[in-house]
This record gives sequence, structure tokens and C-alpha cells, in this order.
Amino acid sequence: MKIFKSLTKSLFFLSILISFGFSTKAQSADEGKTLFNANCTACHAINDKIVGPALKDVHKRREESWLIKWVKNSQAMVKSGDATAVQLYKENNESVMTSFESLTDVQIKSIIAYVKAESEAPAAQAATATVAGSNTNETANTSNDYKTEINWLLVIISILLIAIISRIFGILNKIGEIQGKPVINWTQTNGLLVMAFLIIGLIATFWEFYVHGKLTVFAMGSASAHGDEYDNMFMITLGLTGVVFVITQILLFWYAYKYKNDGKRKAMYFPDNHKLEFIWTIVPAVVLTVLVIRGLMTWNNIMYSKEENAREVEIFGYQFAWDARLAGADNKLGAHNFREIGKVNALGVDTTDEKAKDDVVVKELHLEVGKPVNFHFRSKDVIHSAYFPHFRAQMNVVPGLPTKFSFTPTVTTADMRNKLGKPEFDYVLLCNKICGSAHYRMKMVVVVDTKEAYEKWLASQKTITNQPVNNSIASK
Ligand code: HEC
Ligand SMILES: [Cu+2]
Repeated sequence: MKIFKSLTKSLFFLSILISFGFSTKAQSADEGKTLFNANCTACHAINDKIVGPALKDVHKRREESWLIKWVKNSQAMVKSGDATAVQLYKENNESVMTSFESLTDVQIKSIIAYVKAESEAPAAQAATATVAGSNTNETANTSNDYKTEINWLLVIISILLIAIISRIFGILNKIGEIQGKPVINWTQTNGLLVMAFLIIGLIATFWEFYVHGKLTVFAMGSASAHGDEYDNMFMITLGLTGVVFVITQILLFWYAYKYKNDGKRKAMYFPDNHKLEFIWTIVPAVVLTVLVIRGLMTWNNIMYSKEENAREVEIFGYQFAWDARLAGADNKLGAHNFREIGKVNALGVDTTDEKAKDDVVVKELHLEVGKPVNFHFRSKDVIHSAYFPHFRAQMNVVPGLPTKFSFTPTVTTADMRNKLGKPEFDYVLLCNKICGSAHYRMKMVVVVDTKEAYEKWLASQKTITNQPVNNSIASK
């Protein structure tokens, strides 16, 4: 019997899937390596200090449970007064390590297994990584595993459902053959499905705009001088294409429904119609020309506005973070040279250049409200894209090719927090190019301050030559 055949087939696949499902429990140092490279290499290496300490032998220094807690949320541990955590934090100039709440215990254990393997096996012996990894198998059996199991269960259930449904249709077809007339009228059914797709699709589209539109950066309004002009252009384009979208979707699906094959009608032969062709070529051409010219004008306004009193700021992108360099008292960025790039001088600033001496390198960028800024973008490695969504600014960051963008922030962080009713809101600089495995980590907080707050913040920074920033610099 065919039905038994397909059932045994399904069972066979099931058993394969189940054995796969359980083997995913076995975390190895290989997986730890992938996780480590994706999440930690921006700040850690095994043998060198980068932002965070070298992790060699960290499994000997700390308890496993301590490490798991630490990686998930190190700041919580510092705040709770854990002596080791507080000391570590102080030793590292109070740099904040990112929290990884989303990593499971098992994943963190596999990272530790990788670090352990690397600590024990200097360079060449990568093979031991897997051996060391297998040690963690016994301890890997924690409550977090249930997620993997549930996922596999869902996969199995879906496959069974598909198998069952396709069997049902098979049987219905057979019945139809025996009776000499199909059980299901497919033309009718498909026609109705097409209409259902249209109606559900349109409702879902509007629902999506209505519900999630509120979460977009457009809903919160722009925070830069050119932002409104930009938003305007965006909304006009979206409105026009939106109307066209709705009309064409309705026509498309309505026709598919109305003219479904009833076995009697024949399609009309309709070679061409000059008037129609004329209209549907000219109308889009005119609309697009208007949109493009308007876009060009907006672009020129934004890109070529010359602000006399703008501050010069360099944004330096690398896998996987941003640094910013402020120009200091002279408002001139010092020269840079890629040969100078090293562990201490991460940006390769030419420290012999007079203009560089008062430059200030920061990890959190502060801007003064109402003060124009000229951004100069530089990349250390691959193409990144500096994206300031709230300021409606984005520019590619290309190795060896200087790029620029200027804007004037108009709303302070505090005001935006009030406006949104979100005390934890921050402006951000993100990377908008898929630049590598930890691309998503390229995020710098941007704070827009009042003049007083900005000067106070700047005065608390150090110049590249490790001098305090004095007030005359700050108020420049
Ligand atoms: C944004 C930078 C950053 C990232 C990303 C980061 N760390 Fe850290 N890490 C630090 C800093 C800085 C410290 C030093 C303690 C402090 O200042 O909070 C640290 C400390 C540690 C310590 C304690 C070291 C010791 O000597 O006891 C461990 C373990 C650690 N990190 C593991 C990880 C792991 C695992 C990842 C990836 C999942 C990771 N870190 C990602 C910055 C980072
Ligand atoms: Cu990037």
C-alpha cells in the first residue's frame, strides 16, 4: 500500500531528524570559535590586550559560573559589588563590556572551551580544540537546551503536516478519478485563494504601516537641520509609489480572479494600442523625472551647504567598531598615516603633526545642539557605511577614499527622550554595510548636548597627547 510506504519514509526521516536534534547538544570548541569571532574579537584576543584583557587562561582565573554570569551582563555584576568584577572594571579604565544576554549557557561554555583550547595549544595545534571541546559535553546539559529541542519538534511537526496534507490531496484525486469528476474544483478554489491573498495582503500591509510605522525613525521626526526636507521627499515618494502599488495589486489579483479559466472563454488577440502605450510610458516618465530632479535638488542642498563655523570630526570605522576624533582647539584634524596604526595609536594619527596634538579620540560621540559638524570618514579595513538614522545621514566609509557629510543636530538627547517618553533612548551611529560577521556590533552612541553640557563633557576628555582638554578648546 502506497500510504504505508510514505509513512515508513516519513518515519525514517523523523529518526534522522531526531538524532540530529540531540547531537546539537554537543557543543564543541569549534562552535565556540565561531561565537568568539562573531561577538568578542572586537575587544578581545587570546594573547593580547585589545579593549578588554587577553583571555588566555581565563578558565583558570575564574569559576565557570562566574564567567557565564559575567558574559551575560558584566555591568550587573559590577553594580552588585562582586569584588572580582569591580576590580576588573577598575583595572580596565571602566570600559564597559557589552552584555550578551542572548547567549545561552551552553554557548558561553563553548566559547570558554575554545579559549581554553587556544590557551593550551599555542598556534599550530588547532586539532586539540575539538578534543577540549568534547570535555564540555557532559556539562552542557542545561535548561537552555530545551529551546533547541522545541525547534526540532516544530520542524518535525511541520514535515508531518505537509506529508499528511499531500496524502489527503492524493486520496481526493484518486476518488475523483474513480468517480469520473474531480472532487475539488481547482479553478474555483485558486480564484478564491487569489482573492483571499489580495484582501489579506492589503489589510496586512495597512496594518503593518499603522502598527509598526510608529516604531520607525520617521515617526519620531528628524533631529537634524536638513532632516525635514529629506523626510518630505521620502514621504512624497512613498505616497506616490504607495498609490500605484495598491491600484496595481488590486487590478492584478482581481483580473486573475475574474478571468479564471472556465473552460469556455478564449483569450482575445490584442497586439497593441498606440494610445495606451503612449500613456503608460509618458506618465511614469514624467513622474519619475519630477522625483529624480527633486531628489537631486535635495541632495545638493544637503551636500553642498557651506557652514562657516562647523566643527571638524573624523569618524574612523573598522571591523567592528567606530572611533571618533574631534579636531581640538585649532578645529583642524591632524594628519594620519596608515603606517602609524598600532595598538596604542589605533587611528594612525601622525603625532608629530602640530595640528594633531590637541585632537581628542572618543568612543562616545558628543555633539552640540545647533552647531554644524563636518564629518570626515575613514576606514581601516573594508567598506563600511556610517549611518545616523535619526539625523537622516548616511555615507560610505571606504578604505583609501576620504568621504564627507555635514549636518547640524537640532534636538538634544534629553529633549528627544522627553518627546518620546523613553528615558533610555540614545541616538546612534550604525554601520549600514554588511562588512563582516560582527557587522551588527558597529554601533556608537551619539549624544547631543546643550552648549554647557558639551563643554563640560569635552573638558573631561584627554587629547591624543594625553593632555587635559582645557576650556578654551572646549568652547571653540
Ligand atoms: C565592547 C568590548 C567588549 C566585547 C565585545 C567583549 N568584551 Fe569582554 N571585556 C571587555 C572589557 C573592557 C573587559 C574588562 C572588564 C571591564 O572593563 O568591564 C572585559 C572582560 C572580560 C572577561 C574577564 C577577563 C578576566 O581577566 O577575568 C571575560 C571572561 C570576557 N570579557 C569575555 C568576553 C567574551 C566571551 C566576549 C564575547 C562574547 C566578550 N568578552 C566581548 C570588553 C569587551
Ligand atoms: Cu561595518
